[in-house]
Amino acid sequence: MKKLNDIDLYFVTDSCLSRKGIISDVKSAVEAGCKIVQYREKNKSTKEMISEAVAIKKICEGKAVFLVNDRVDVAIAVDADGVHIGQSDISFEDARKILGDDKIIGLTVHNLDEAVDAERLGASYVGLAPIFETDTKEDIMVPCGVCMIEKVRQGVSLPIVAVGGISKDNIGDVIQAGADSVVCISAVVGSDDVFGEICECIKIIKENKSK
Ligand code: TZP
Ligand code: MG
Repeated sequence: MKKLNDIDLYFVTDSCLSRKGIISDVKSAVEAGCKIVQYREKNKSTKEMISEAVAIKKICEGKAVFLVNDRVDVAIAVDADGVHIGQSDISFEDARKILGDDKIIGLTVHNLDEAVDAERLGASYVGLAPIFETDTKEDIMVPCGVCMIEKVRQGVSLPIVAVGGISKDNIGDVIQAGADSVVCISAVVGSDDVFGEICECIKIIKENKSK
């Protein structure tokens, strides 16, 4: 199993919010120093997804871990490093059965109980969400706030990736509360300067980790 050390900013694609297209965004993310990239696409055909996933994998090769959101089939087709799944997606056990022991499987959790469960199941990391209000995802749960990061930090030793409503304004609080990494979708992808925005976010994360 690959270890997810030093993951800082976790980049997630969003073709709806992207200004220059997701391939350009992934290039910017990897150039800016992102060590992990998740391909998240809800509206395209499987064929289109596989073709985009191939392109993203090439950009990430040797530089960043490459995960696919939800779609274990797409991850296998392109031999991605793993998948990220939510509580209503394929079960962790089934994903592990299909992908084998070497692939990364990240799991979205909303509270401490789900995080403890994720650790027991053998998840590679937890994506704790949503921390704050966000419009980026539909059917989202009530924000859990930074205090939930502290709670989960005390209860599990898995890497914690904080997700939902995170921007340069609150990254510091999120890292101080115990998150190892953050996802900022709209704050980064919705910017005209994805590269610059990511560089700034990574700088803030590193500063707060060393406090
Ligand atoms: N999962 C939980 S919240 C979320 C996802 C994919 C969206 C996060 O987007 P943003 O724009 O960083 O709030
Ligand atoms: Mg999902």
